[in-house]
Amino acid sequence: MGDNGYNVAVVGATGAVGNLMIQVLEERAFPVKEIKLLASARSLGRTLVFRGKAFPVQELKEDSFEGLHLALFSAGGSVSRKFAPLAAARGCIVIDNSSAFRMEPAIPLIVPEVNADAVTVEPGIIANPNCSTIQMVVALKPIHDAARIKRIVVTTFQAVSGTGKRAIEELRQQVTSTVRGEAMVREVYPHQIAFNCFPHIGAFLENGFSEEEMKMVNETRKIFGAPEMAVCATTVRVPVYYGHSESVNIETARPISVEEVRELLARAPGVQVVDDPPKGRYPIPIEVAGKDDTFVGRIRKDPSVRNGLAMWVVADNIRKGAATNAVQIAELLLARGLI
Ligand code: 25A
Ligand code: L14
Repeated sequence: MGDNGYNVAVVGATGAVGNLMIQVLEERAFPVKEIKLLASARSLGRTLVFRGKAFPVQELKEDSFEGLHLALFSAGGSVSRKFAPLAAARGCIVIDNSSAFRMEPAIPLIVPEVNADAVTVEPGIIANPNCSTIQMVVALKPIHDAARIKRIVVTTFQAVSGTGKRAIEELRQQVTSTVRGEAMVREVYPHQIAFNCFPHIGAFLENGFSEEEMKMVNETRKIFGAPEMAVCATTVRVPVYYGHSESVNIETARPISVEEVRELLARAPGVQVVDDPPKGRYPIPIEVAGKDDTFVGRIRKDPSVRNGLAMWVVADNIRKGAATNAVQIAELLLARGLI
């Protein structure tokens, strides 16, 4: 590295996730020597603040990666497909938050608490998993290690911030227009999202599942290195700004008690157990937003199958689900001497 850190770029810096990546790099005191903030030409003229200093947003171009050590990408799959290989070819390691490379066998798909040992900089690109996948595998990892998970059935309740800035603005606009009796704008989502919910995230595939649902199936298997694990997902958009919630049912090969699960999770890195339902204590997105951990509650036996468990998992989708996990991957590279 340079004398006092690394030259780091954020691609998609003006987006919901990109902006938070800048903030998380600062919060976690990642050793940044120089920061470069990249977005489309639409954002030229804007500045963003890092460590109290304003930096101009620059237009992403083919030669943007000269002299950089590391780039965090969150500008959508098409931007990643075009620019991440260019960065990697110039020796700039890419941590990519899009879905572009996640299922490529040679590209590591990393959640540091779960599969840190799968990390490699050989291909030059490391993929950050889907937000719904990340929080689920963080919560399930200790249980999988102790009792081997055979099957997962999950239903998600996903915040609009996962779709980006324009979706956050759309929910806000629809809520205010309802209150004021004004016309409602609908541009980002297939239905009104204010005061509504719909089981439609990404496009629908031939098998009847949505893209988001199949991401949860395929990415979970890759991260656990368990191609035979049975996973069935239903992903639902709800009118929440920040924080995805998940109802998760699992079946394990070996029996494990609710008490054991609670103890394992209480000791697990990146997990907090909030589980006292009679007192109204279980994780909720409003309380989890702005935090980096994954929160688990409502842990109970699922009596409908042998060795069944049910639980409720909540995390901030743009922190642990995106920006924080990406910066943790960068920290992992540092800790292993890989950059
Ligand atoms: O699903 P995926 O592919 O895995 O990706 C998930 C994440 O990527 C973003 C989105 O985040 C989401 O959280 N994303 C997904 N699909 C995208 C798409 N087709 C996409 N982004 C762009 N196009 P987000 O919307 O919060 O942030 C996007 C960031 O990416 C920058 N960006 C977009 N295209 C770029 C690019 N950077 C470089 N080259 C490109 N070709 C984007 O910067 C933002 O930082 P920006 O300058 O384009 O946006 C600044 C402002 O413009 C608004 N805006 C966004 N899209 C449009 C738009 N305005 C008009 N038309 C648009 N199509 C934003 O609200 C922002 O304020
Ligand atoms: O694959 O719209 O990382 O909430 C995560 C957020 C896909 C879109 C991904 C959303 C994206 C999703």
